[in-house]
Amino acid sequence: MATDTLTAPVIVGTATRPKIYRNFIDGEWVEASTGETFENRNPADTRDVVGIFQKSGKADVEAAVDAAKRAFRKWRLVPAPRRAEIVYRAAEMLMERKEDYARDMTREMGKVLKETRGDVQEAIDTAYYMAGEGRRMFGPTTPSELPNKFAMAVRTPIGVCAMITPWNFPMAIPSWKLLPAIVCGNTCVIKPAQDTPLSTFNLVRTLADAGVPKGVINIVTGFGSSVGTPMTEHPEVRAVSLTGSTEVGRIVGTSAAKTFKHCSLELGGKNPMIVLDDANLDLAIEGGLWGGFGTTGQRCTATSRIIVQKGIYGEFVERYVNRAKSLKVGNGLDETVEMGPAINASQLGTDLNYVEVGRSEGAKLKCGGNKLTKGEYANGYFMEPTVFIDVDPKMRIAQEEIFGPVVSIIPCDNLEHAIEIANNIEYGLSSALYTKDVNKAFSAMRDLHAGITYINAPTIGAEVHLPFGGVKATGNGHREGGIGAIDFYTEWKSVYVDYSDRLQKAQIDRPE
Ligand code: UN1
Repeated sequence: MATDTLTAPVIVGTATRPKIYRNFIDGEWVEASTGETFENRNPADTRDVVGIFQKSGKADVEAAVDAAKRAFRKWRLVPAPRRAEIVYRAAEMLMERKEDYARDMTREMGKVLKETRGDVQEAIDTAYYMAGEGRRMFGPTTPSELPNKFAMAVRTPIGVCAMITPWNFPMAIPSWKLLPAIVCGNTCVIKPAQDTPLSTFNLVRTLADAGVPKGVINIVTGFGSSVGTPMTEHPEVRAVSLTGSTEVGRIVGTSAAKTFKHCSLELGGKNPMIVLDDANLDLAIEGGLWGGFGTTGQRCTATSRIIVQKGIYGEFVERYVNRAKSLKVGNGLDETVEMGPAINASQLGTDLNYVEVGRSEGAKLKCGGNKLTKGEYANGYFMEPTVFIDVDPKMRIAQEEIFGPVVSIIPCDNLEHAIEIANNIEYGLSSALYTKDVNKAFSAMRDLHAGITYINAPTIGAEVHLPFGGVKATGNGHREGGIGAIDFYTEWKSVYVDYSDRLQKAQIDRPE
Protein backbone atom coordinates (compact mmCIF):
# COMPACT_ATOMS: atom_id res chain seq x y z
CA MET A 1 0.00 0.00 0.00
CA ALA A 2 1.21 3.45 -0.89
CA THR A 3 1.78 6.03 1.80
CA ASP A 4 1.97 9.76 1.24
CA THR A 5 2.07 12.75 3.50
CA LEU A 6 -1.15 13.91 5.04
CA THR A 7 -1.65 16.68 2.57
CA ALA A 8 -1.32 14.53 -0.52
CA PRO A 9 -4.21 12.14 -0.93
CA VAL A 10 -3.96 12.21 -4.68
CA ILE A 11 -2.08 9.65 -6.74
CA VAL A 12 -2.55 11.00 -10.24
CA GLY A 13 -4.03 14.16 -11.60
CA THR A 14 -3.45 15.77 -14.95
CA ALA A 15 -5.59 17.72 -17.33
CA THR A 16 -6.58 14.54 -19.09
CA ARG A 17 -6.52 12.00 -16.29
CA PRO A 18 -8.76 12.47 -13.27
CA LYS A 19 -7.28 12.47 -9.80
CA ILE A 20 -7.36 9.25 -7.82
CA TYR A 21 -8.23 9.63 -4.15
CA ARG A 22 -7.48 6.99 -1.57
CA ASN A 23 -8.97 6.07 1.79
CA PHE A 24 -7.55 7.79 4.85
CA ILE A 25 -6.73 5.19 7.49
CA ASP A 26 -4.40 5.61 10.46
CA GLY A 27 -3.07 8.86 9.03
CA GLU A 28 -2.15 7.37 5.68
CA TRP A 29 -3.76 7.53 2.26
CA VAL A 30 -4.27 3.92 1.24
CA GLU A 31 -5.87 1.99 -1.57
CA ALA A 32 -8.91 -0.20 -0.90
CA SER A 33 -8.34 -3.90 -0.27
CA THR A 34 -10.68 -4.70 -3.15
CA GLY A 35 -8.46 -3.03 -5.76
CA GLU A 36 -11.62 -1.43 -7.15
CA THR A 37 -12.54 2.22 -7.62
CA PHE A 38 -15.53 4.30 -8.67
CA GLU A 39 -15.95 7.62 -10.44
CA ASN A 40 -17.31 10.84 -8.97
CA ARG A 41 -18.89 12.79 -11.85
CA ASN A 42 -20.23 16.32 -12.08
CA PRO A 43 -24.05 16.14 -12.20
CA ALA A 44 -24.22 19.35 -14.27
CA ASP A 45 -21.93 17.84 -16.89
CA THR A 46 -21.29 14.14 -16.59
CA ARG A 47 -18.36 14.31 -18.99
CA ASP A 48 -16.45 15.94 -16.16
CA VAL A 49 -14.92 13.33 -13.81
CA VAL A 50 -14.26 15.07 -10.50
CA GLY A 51 -12.18 12.20 -9.16
CA ILE A 52 -11.73 8.48 -8.81
CA PHE A 53 -12.41 7.08 -5.35
CA GLN A 54 -11.84 3.75 -3.63
CA LYS A 55 -14.62 1.18 -3.73
CA SER A 56 -13.88 -0.26 -0.32
CA GLY A 57 -14.98 -3.43 1.39
CA LYS A 58 -15.25 -4.98 4.83
CA ALA A 59 -11.46 -5.37 5.27
CA ASP A 60 -11.02 -1.61 4.82
CA VAL A 61 -13.69 -0.90 7.42
CA GLU A 62 -11.94 -3.28 9.79
CA ALA A 63 -8.58 -1.59 9.27
CA ALA A 64 -10.18 1.81 9.88
CA VAL A 65 -11.97 0.66 13.04
CA ASP A 66 -8.74 -0.92 14.34
CA ALA A 67 -6.89 2.35 13.73
CA ALA A 68 -9.65 4.33 15.43
CA LYS A 69 -9.61 1.96 18.38
CA ARG A 70 -5.85 2.32 18.83
CA ALA A 71 -6.03 6.11 18.48
CA PHE A 72 -8.80 6.26 21.08
CA ARG A 73 -6.45 5.07 23.82
CA LYS A 74 -4.45 8.30 23.60
CA TRP A 75 -7.00 10.75 22.23
CA ARG A 76 -9.44 10.27 25.11
CA LEU A 77 -6.69 11.43 27.49
CA VAL A 78 -5.88 14.64 25.61
CA PRO A 79 -7.57 17.44 27.58
CA ALA A 80 -10.76 18.55 25.84
CA PRO A 81 -9.61 22.20 25.52
CA ARG A 82 -6.48 20.95 23.68
CA ARG A 83 -8.59 18.78 21.37
CA ALA A 84 -10.81 21.76 20.75
CA GLU A 85 -7.85 24.02 19.85
CA ILE A 86 -7.13 21.78 16.87
CA VAL A 87 -10.72 22.16 15.75
CA TYR A 88 -10.41 25.94 16.14
CA ARG A 89 -7.31 25.89 13.95
CA ALA A 90 -9.22 23.86 11.36
CA ALA A 91 -11.96 26.52 11.36
CA GLU A 92 -9.40 29.20 10.51
CA MET A 93 -7.92 27.04 7.75
CA LEU A 94 -11.37 26.33 6.31
CA MET A 95 -11.97 30.09 6.13
CA GLU A 96 -8.89 30.40 3.94
CA ARG A 97 -9.87 27.44 1.78
CA LYS A 98 -13.58 28.28 1.59
CA GLU A 99 -13.73 29.38 -2.03
CA ASP A 100 -11.76 26.40 -3.37
CA TYR A 101 -13.81 23.94 -1.37
CA ALA A 102 -17.09 25.57 -2.44
CA ARG A 103 -16.04 25.20 -6.08
CA ASP A 104 -15.09 21.56 -5.57
CA MET A 105 -18.47 21.01 -3.96
CA THR A 106 -20.48 22.63 -6.74
CA ARG A 107 -18.58 20.49 -9.20
CA GLU A 108 -19.31 17.24 -7.42
CA MET A 109 -22.76 17.99 -6.01
CA GLY A 110 -24.31 20.50 -8.40
CA LYS A 111 -25.77 23.06 -6.01
CA VAL A 112 -25.03 26.69 -6.82
CA LEU A 113 -21.89 28.41 -5.54
CA LYS A 114 -23.78 30.70 -3.17
CA GLU A 115 -25.08 27.56 -1.46
CA THR A 116 -21.83 25.59 -1.45
CA ARG A 117 -20.13 28.59 0.16
CA GLY A 118 -22.88 28.33 2.77
CA ASP A 119 -22.20 24.62 3.19
CA VAL A 120 -18.49 25.24 3.90
CA GLN A 121 -19.50 28.12 6.18
CA GLU A 122 -21.75 25.76 8.11
CA ALA A 123 -18.71 23.53 8.77
CA ILE A 124 -16.75 26.61 9.88
CA ASP A 125 -19.57 27.67 12.21
CA THR A 126 -19.71 24.16 13.65
CA ALA A 127 -15.95 24.15 14.16
CA TYR A 128 -16.01 27.45 16.07
CA TYR A 129 -18.94 26.32 18.18
CA MET A 130 -17.42 22.93 18.99
CA ALA A 131 -14.03 24.50 19.68
CA GLY A 132 -15.73 26.53 22.42
CA GLU A 133 -17.43 23.39 23.71
CA GLY A 134 -13.99 22.01 24.59
CA ARG A 135 -13.95 24.44 27.53
CA ARG A 136 -17.53 23.69 28.56
CA MET A 137 -18.80 20.11 28.23
CA PHE A 138 -20.69 20.96 31.39
CA GLY A 139 -22.10 18.37 33.72
CA PRO A 140 -23.94 18.74 37.02
CA THR A 141 -22.27 18.98 40.39
CA THR A 142 -24.97 18.54 42.94
CA PRO A 143 -25.27 18.10 46.72
CA SER A 144 -25.17 14.57 48.05
CA GLU A 145 -27.99 13.46 50.35
CA LEU A 146 -25.32 12.35 52.84
CA PRO A 147 -22.91 14.52 54.86
CA ASN A 148 -19.26 14.75 53.80
CA LYS A 149 -19.95 13.29 50.43
CA PHE A 150 -19.46 14.94 47.04
CA ALA A 151 -21.49 14.18 43.88
CA MET A 152 -21.05 15.11 40.25
CA ALA A 153 -21.55 13.72 36.76
CA VAL A 154 -18.88 14.00 34.08
CA ARG A 155 -19.09 13.44 30.36
CA THR A 156 -16.88 10.66 29.01
CA PRO A 157 -16.20 9.72 25.38
CA ILE A 158 -17.90 6.66 23.94
CA GLY A 159 -15.10 5.20 21.79
CA VAL A 160 -15.13 4.52 18.06
CA CYS A 161 -17.96 6.28 16.23
CA ALA A 162 -19.15 5.42 12.72
CA MET A 163 -20.69 8.09 10.52
CA ILE A 164 -22.64 7.69 7.31
CA THR A 165 -23.31 10.98 5.57
CA PRO A 166 -25.44 12.17 2.63
CA TRP A 167 -24.58 13.99 -0.57
CA ASN A 168 -26.76 17.07 -0.13
CA PHE A 169 -24.61 18.80 2.53
CA PRO A 170 -21.33 17.00 1.90
CA MET A 171 -19.19 19.15 4.22
CA ALA A 172 -21.68 20.61 6.69
CA ILE A 173 -23.22 17.30 7.75
CA PRO A 174 -19.89 15.47 8.20
CA SER A 175 -18.81 18.45 10.33
CA TRP A 176 -21.95 18.12 12.51
CA LYS A 177 -20.82 14.61 13.34
CA LEU A 178 -17.01 14.60 13.27
CA LEU A 179 -16.36 17.80 15.19
CA PRO A 180 -18.42 17.19 18.32
CA ALA A 181 -17.26 13.55 18.29
CA ILE A 182 -13.57 14.42 18.38
CA VAL A 183 -13.91 17.34 20.79
CA CYS A 184 -15.62 14.88 23.16
CA GLY A 185 -12.63 12.53 22.84
CA ASN A 186 -14.01 9.91 20.46
CA THR A 187 -12.38 8.58 17.30
CA CYS A 188 -14.20 8.21 14.00
CA VAL A 189 -14.68 6.24 10.82
CA ILE A 190 -16.70 8.10 8.21
CA LYS A 191 -18.26 6.87 4.98
CA PRO A 192 -19.18 9.85 2.82
CA ALA A 193 -21.91 9.51 0.20
CA GLN A 194 -20.52 7.97 -2.98
CA ASP A 195 -21.78 10.94 -5.01
CA THR A 196 -19.83 13.52 -3.01
CA PRO A 197 -16.75 12.13 -1.27
CA LEU A 198 -14.44 15.00 -2.24
CA SER A 199 -16.00 17.56 0.11
CA THR A 200 -15.58 15.21 3.05
CA PHE A 201 -11.97 14.65 1.98
CA ASN A 202 -11.46 18.41 1.98
CA LEU A 203 -12.84 18.68 5.50
CA VAL A 204 -10.82 15.77 6.87
CA ARG A 205 -7.66 16.90 5.11
CA THR A 206 -8.03 20.28 6.78
CA LEU A 207 -8.52 18.66 10.18
CA ALA A 208 -5.38 16.57 9.62
CA ASP A 209 -3.45 19.67 8.54
CA ALA A 210 -4.67 21.41 11.70
CA GLY A 211 -3.16 18.65 13.82
CA VAL A 212 -5.74 15.91 14.40
CA PRO A 213 -3.51 12.90 15.18
CA LYS A 214 -3.44 9.80 13.01
CA GLY A 215 -6.24 7.33 13.46
CA VAL A 216 -8.57 9.83 15.13
CA ILE A 217 -10.52 10.36 11.89
CA ASN A 218 -10.54 7.72 9.15
CA ILE A 219 -12.36 7.88 5.80
CA VAL A 220 -13.52 4.79 3.95
CA THR A 221 -15.29 5.45 0.65
CA GLY A 222 -17.65 3.14 -1.16
CA PHE A 223 -21.19 1.89 -1.17
CA GLY A 224 -23.74 1.23 1.54
CA SER A 225 -23.83 -2.56 1.49
CA SER A 226 -20.07 -3.09 1.38
CA VAL A 227 -18.95 -0.24 3.66
CA GLY A 228 -21.99 1.01 5.62
CA THR A 229 -23.18 -2.41 6.71
CA PRO A 230 -19.84 -3.61 8.18
CA MET A 231 -19.54 -0.25 9.95
CA THR A 232 -22.91 -0.57 11.66
CA GLU A 233 -22.33 -4.23 12.50
CA HIS A 234 -18.77 -3.92 13.82
CA PRO A 235 -18.66 -4.85 17.52
CA GLU A 236 -15.93 -2.29 18.29
CA VAL A 237 -18.01 0.60 16.94
CA ARG A 238 -19.88 2.09 19.89
CA ALA A 239 -21.93 4.81 18.18
CA VAL A 240 -23.44 5.19 14.74
CA SER A 241 -24.70 8.43 13.25
CA LEU A 242 -26.59 8.39 9.98
CA THR A 243 -28.14 11.16 7.94
CA GLY A 244 -30.09 9.57 5.11
CA SER A 245 -33.43 8.18 4.06
CA THR A 246 -36.02 6.77 6.44
CA GLU A 247 -35.68 3.44 4.66
CA VAL A 248 -31.92 3.23 5.31
CA GLY A 249 -32.47 4.57 8.83
CA ARG A 250 -34.67 1.63 9.68
CA ILE A 251 -31.96 -0.81 8.54
CA VAL A 252 -29.09 1.02 10.30
CA GLY A 253 -31.11 1.48 13.50
CA THR A 254 -32.02 -2.20 13.63
CA SER A 255 -28.45 -3.27 12.96
CA ALA A 256 -26.99 -0.91 15.59
CA ALA A 257 -29.51 -2.09 18.18
CA LYS A 258 -28.17 -5.64 18.03
CA THR A 259 -24.89 -4.59 19.65
CA PHE A 260 -26.40 -1.79 21.76
CA LYS A 261 -24.66 1.04 19.96
CA HIS A 262 -25.69 4.62 20.47
CA CYS A 263 -27.50 5.44 17.27
CA SER A 264 -28.53 8.82 15.90
CA LEU A 265 -30.77 8.82 12.84
CA GLU A 266 -31.52 11.99 10.88
CA LEU A 267 -33.98 10.99 8.20
CA GLY A 268 -36.67 12.24 5.84
CA GLY A 269 -38.92 15.27 5.83
CA LYS A 270 -42.01 16.61 4.07
CA ASN A 271 -41.92 20.07 5.42
CA PRO A 272 -44.95 22.34 5.41
CA MET A 273 -44.99 26.10 5.06
CA ILE A 274 -48.31 27.68 6.03
CA VAL A 275 -49.24 31.05 4.53
CA LEU A 276 -52.20 32.79 6.19
CA ASP A 277 -54.38 35.53 4.69
CA ASP A 278 -52.62 38.24 6.72
CA ALA A 279 -49.08 37.22 5.67
CA ASN A 280 -46.63 39.51 3.92
CA LEU A 281 -47.07 37.91 0.50
CA ASP A 282 -43.83 39.17 -1.03
CA LEU A 283 -41.94 37.60 1.84
CA ALA A 284 -43.88 34.34 1.71
CA ILE A 285 -43.36 33.96 -2.03
CA GLU A 286 -39.62 34.56 -1.84
CA GLY A 287 -39.39 32.25 1.18
CA GLY A 288 -41.36 29.53 -0.56
CA LEU A 289 -39.12 29.71 -3.62
CA TRP A 290 -35.93 29.55 -1.60
CA GLY A 291 -37.27 26.74 0.59
CA GLY A 292 -38.76 24.80 -2.31
CA PHE A 293 -36.10 25.13 -4.99
CA GLY A 294 -32.92 25.93 -3.06
CA THR A 295 -30.51 22.97 -3.36
CA THR A 296 -32.87 21.82 -6.15
CA GLY A 297 -35.29 20.74 -3.42
CA GLN A 298 -32.70 18.25 -2.18
CA ARG A 299 -32.74 19.13 1.51
CA CYS A 300 -34.42 17.10 4.19
CA THR A 301 -35.68 20.50 5.34
CA ALA A 302 -36.96 21.51 1.87
CA THR A 303 -40.28 23.35 1.73
CA SER A 304 -42.12 20.66 -0.20
CA ARG A 305 -45.68 21.54 0.86
CA ILE A 306 -47.08 25.07 0.88
CA ILE A 307 -50.42 25.28 2.65
CA VAL A 308 -52.17 28.52 1.69
CA GLN A 309 -55.29 30.08 3.20
CA LYS A 310 -58.16 30.54 0.78
CA GLY A 311 -58.36 34.36 0.91
CA ILE A 312 -54.96 34.74 -0.77
CA TYR A 313 -54.70 31.36 -2.47
CA GLY A 314 -55.30 32.60 -6.03
CA GLU A 315 -52.87 35.48 -5.79
CA PHE A 316 -50.20 33.39 -4.06
CA VAL A 317 -50.39 30.63 -6.66
CA GLU A 318 -50.17 33.01 -9.60
CA ARG A 319 -47.24 34.96 -8.28
CA TYR A 320 -45.39 31.91 -6.94
CA VAL A 321 -45.72 30.00 -10.18
CA ASN A 322 -44.57 32.99 -12.24
CA ARG A 323 -41.48 33.33 -10.11
CA ALA A 324 -40.79 29.57 -10.21
CA LYS A 325 -40.95 29.65 -14.02
CA SER A 326 -38.40 32.45 -14.10
CA LEU A 327 -35.77 30.70 -11.97
CA LYS A 328 -32.55 30.25 -13.88
CA VAL A 329 -31.54 26.60 -14.02
CA GLY A 330 -28.01 25.57 -14.95
CA ASN A 331 -24.47 24.80 -13.89
CA GLY A 332 -23.99 26.09 -10.36
CA LEU A 333 -20.51 27.40 -11.16
CA ASP A 334 -22.24 30.21 -13.10
CA GLU A 335 -22.95 32.86 -10.44
CA THR A 336 -26.24 33.88 -12.11
CA VAL A 337 -27.74 30.38 -11.93
CA GLU A 338 -30.40 29.92 -9.23
CA MET A 339 -31.02 26.16 -9.37
CA GLY A 340 -28.61 23.36 -10.24
CA PRO A 341 -29.18 19.78 -11.39
CA ALA A 342 -30.40 16.71 -9.54
CA ILE A 343 -27.56 14.77 -7.96
CA ASN A 344 -27.73 11.74 -10.26
CA ALA A 345 -29.78 9.88 -12.83
CA SER A 346 -31.63 7.89 -10.23
CA GLN A 347 -32.75 10.99 -8.28
CA LEU A 348 -33.82 12.72 -11.50
CA GLY A 349 -35.80 9.59 -12.40
CA THR A 350 -37.52 9.71 -9.01
CA ASP A 351 -38.39 13.40 -9.44
CA LEU A 352 -39.84 12.85 -12.92
CA ASN A 353 -41.73 9.80 -11.73
CA TYR A 354 -43.40 11.88 -9.01
CA VAL A 355 -44.55 14.31 -11.70
CA GLU A 356 -46.41 11.38 -13.26
CA VAL A 357 -47.72 10.30 -9.86
CA GLY A 358 -49.06 13.82 -9.21
CA ARG A 359 -50.72 13.99 -12.60
CA SER A 360 -52.34 10.58 -12.22
CA GLU A 361 -53.62 11.53 -8.76
CA GLY A 362 -55.40 14.53 -10.26
CA ALA A 363 -53.20 17.37 -8.93
CA LYS A 364 -52.86 20.33 -11.35
CA LEU A 365 -49.38 20.66 -12.79
CA LYS A 366 -49.04 24.45 -12.96
CA CYS A 367 -45.45 24.69 -14.14
CA GLY A 368 -42.42 22.55 -14.91
CA GLY A 369 -42.47 18.78 -14.86
CA ASN A 370 -40.01 18.28 -17.68
CA LYS A 371 -36.47 17.11 -17.95
CA LEU A 372 -34.20 19.73 -19.57
CA THR A 373 -32.16 18.19 -22.33
CA LYS A 374 -31.03 20.78 -24.85
CA GLY A 375 -27.86 22.85 -25.16
CA GLU A 376 -26.11 23.42 -21.84
CA TYR A 377 -28.43 20.85 -20.24
CA ALA A 378 -27.53 18.00 -22.57
CA ASN A 379 -25.00 16.35 -20.29
CA GLY A 380 -26.55 16.98 -16.88
CA TYR A 381 -29.47 15.87 -14.71
CA PHE A 382 -31.61 18.97 -15.07
CA MET A 383 -35.33 19.48 -14.74
CA GLU A 384 -37.67 22.45 -14.53
CA PRO A 385 -38.83 23.85 -11.21
CA THR A 386 -42.17 22.09 -10.81
CA VAL A 387 -45.32 23.24 -9.00
CA PHE A 388 -48.52 21.29 -8.44
CA ILE A 389 -51.56 23.21 -7.18
CA ASP A 390 -54.91 22.23 -5.69
CA VAL A 391 -53.14 19.27 -4.14
CA ASP A 392 -55.14 17.06 -1.81
CA PRO A 393 -53.14 16.48 1.38
CA LYS A 394 -53.65 12.73 1.08
CA MET A 395 -52.03 12.47 -2.35
CA ARG A 396 -48.69 10.74 -2.54
CA ILE A 397 -46.99 13.92 -3.79
CA ALA A 398 -48.15 15.60 -0.57
CA GLN A 399 -47.14 12.71 1.70
CA GLU A 400 -43.91 11.22 0.37
CA GLU A 401 -40.46 12.79 0.41
CA ILE A 402 -39.48 13.49 -3.22
CA PHE A 403 -36.11 15.20 -2.62
CA GLY A 404 -36.36 17.20 -5.82
CA PRO A 405 -37.69 20.50 -7.20
CA VAL A 406 -41.36 19.53 -6.94
CA VAL A 407 -43.58 21.69 -4.69
CA SER A 408 -47.20 20.91 -3.77
CA ILE A 409 -49.53 23.81 -2.99
CA ILE A 410 -52.47 22.85 -0.80
CA PRO A 411 -55.46 25.15 -0.02
CA CYS A 412 -56.69 25.48 3.58
CA ASP A 413 -59.53 27.24 5.44
CA ASN A 414 -57.75 28.63 8.50
CA LEU A 415 -54.81 28.05 10.84
CA GLU A 416 -56.42 25.10 12.59
CA HIS A 417 -57.07 23.38 9.29
CA ALA A 418 -53.54 24.17 8.10
CA ILE A 419 -51.98 22.65 11.21
CA GLU A 420 -54.08 19.54 10.81
CA ILE A 421 -52.81 19.17 7.23
CA ALA A 422 -49.25 19.99 8.30
CA ASN A 423 -49.21 17.38 11.05
CA ASN A 424 -51.02 14.63 9.19
CA ILE A 425 -47.82 13.17 7.81
CA GLU A 426 -45.27 10.46 8.54
CA TYR A 427 -42.43 12.94 9.06
CA GLY A 428 -41.76 15.84 11.41
CA LEU A 429 -38.53 17.69 10.65
CA SER A 430 -39.17 21.34 9.80
CA SER A 431 -42.23 23.60 9.50
CA ALA A 432 -43.02 27.26 8.88
CA LEU A 433 -45.79 29.81 9.28
CA TYR A 434 -46.20 33.19 7.62
CA THR A 435 -48.49 35.54 9.53
CA LYS A 436 -48.43 38.96 11.21
CA ASP A 437 -50.64 37.75 14.04
CA VAL A 438 -48.55 37.03 17.14
CA ASN A 439 -51.29 34.90 18.71
CA LYS A 440 -51.43 32.64 15.69
CA ALA A 441 -47.65 32.46 15.56
CA PHE A 442 -47.43 31.27 19.16
CA SER A 443 -50.22 28.72 18.68
CA ALA A 444 -48.38 27.29 15.68
CA MET A 445 -45.06 27.24 17.57
CA ARG A 446 -46.81 25.03 20.12
CA ASP A 447 -48.92 22.87 17.81
CA LEU A 448 -46.83 22.15 14.71
CA HIS A 449 -45.50 18.67 15.34
CA ALA A 450 -41.91 19.03 14.11
CA GLY A 451 -38.38 19.43 15.42
CA ILE A 452 -38.06 22.92 13.91
CA THR A 453 -40.59 25.72 13.39
CA TYR A 454 -39.89 28.99 11.60
CA ILE A 455 -42.08 32.07 11.81
CA ASN A 456 -41.95 34.27 8.71
CA ALA A 457 -39.09 32.28 7.21
CA PRO A 458 -39.12 29.12 5.10
CA THR A 459 -38.38 25.63 6.42
CA ILE A 460 -34.66 25.72 5.61
CA GLY A 461 -31.81 27.58 7.22
CA ALA A 462 -31.12 25.94 10.57
CA GLU A 463 -28.19 27.41 12.54
CA VAL A 464 -25.55 25.11 13.97
CA HIS A 465 -25.84 26.01 17.64
CA LEU A 466 -29.48 24.98 17.96
CA PRO A 467 -30.79 21.41 18.07
CA PHE A 468 -31.39 19.95 14.60
CA GLY A 469 -33.64 16.96 14.06
CA GLY A 470 -37.22 15.88 13.98
CA VAL A 471 -40.05 13.79 15.34
CA LYS A 472 -41.84 10.66 14.09
CA ALA A 473 -40.20 8.98 11.06
CA THR A 474 -37.66 11.80 10.80
CA GLY A 475 -35.45 10.32 13.48
CA ASN A 476 -35.07 8.45 16.73
CA GLY A 477 -35.09 11.29 19.19
CA HIS A 478 -31.52 12.54 19.03
CA ARG A 479 -30.50 16.00 17.89
CA GLU A 480 -27.47 17.27 16.03
CA GLY A 481 -26.11 20.79 16.40
CA GLY A 482 -25.19 22.55 19.62
CA ILE A 483 -25.54 20.75 22.92
CA GLY A 484 -27.58 17.91 21.36
CA ALA A 485 -24.43 16.70 19.62
CA ILE A 486 -22.42 16.81 22.85
CA ASP A 487 -25.15 14.75 24.49
CA PHE A 488 -24.97 12.17 21.71
CA TYR A 489 -21.18 11.81 21.65
CA THR A 490 -20.69 11.41 25.41
CA GLU A 491 -21.73 9.02 28.11
CA TRP A 492 -22.48 10.21 31.61
CA LYS A 493 -20.43 8.94 34.47
CA SER A 494 -21.70 9.79 37.94
CA VAL A 495 -18.91 10.15 40.50
CA TYR A 496 -19.41 10.06 44.28
CA VAL A 497 -16.60 10.90 46.68
CA ASP A 498 -17.25 10.00 50.29
CA TYR A 499 -14.89 11.88 52.62
CA SER A 500 -16.68 11.00 55.88
CA ASP A 501 -14.36 8.08 56.68
CA ARG A 502 -17.29 5.85 57.54
CA LEU A 503 -19.71 3.64 55.67
CA GLN A 504 -22.69 5.78 54.72
CA LYS A 505 -25.65 4.07 53.11
CA ALA A 506 -27.64 6.06 50.60
CA GLN A 507 -31.42 5.92 51.10
CA ILE A 508 -30.91 4.15 54.45
CA ASP A 509 -28.82 6.42 56.68
CA ARG A 510 -31.21 9.31 57.11
CA PRO A 511 -30.64 11.94 59.81
CA GLU A 512 -33.46 11.86 62.41
C1 UN1 B 1 -30.48 18.86 5.28
O1 UN1 B 1 -31.46 19.30 4.71
O2 UN1 B 1 -30.12 17.68 5.13
O3 UN1 B 1 -31.37 23.96 7.72
C2 UN1 B 1 -29.65 19.72 6.16
C3 UN1 B 1 -30.86 23.77 6.63
C4 UN1 B 1 -29.40 23.50 6.52
C5 UN1 B 1 -29.13 22.06 6.80
C6 UN1 B 1 -30.00 21.15 6.01
N1 UN1 B 1 -28.66 24.34 7.44
O4 UN1 B 1 -31.55 23.82 5.61
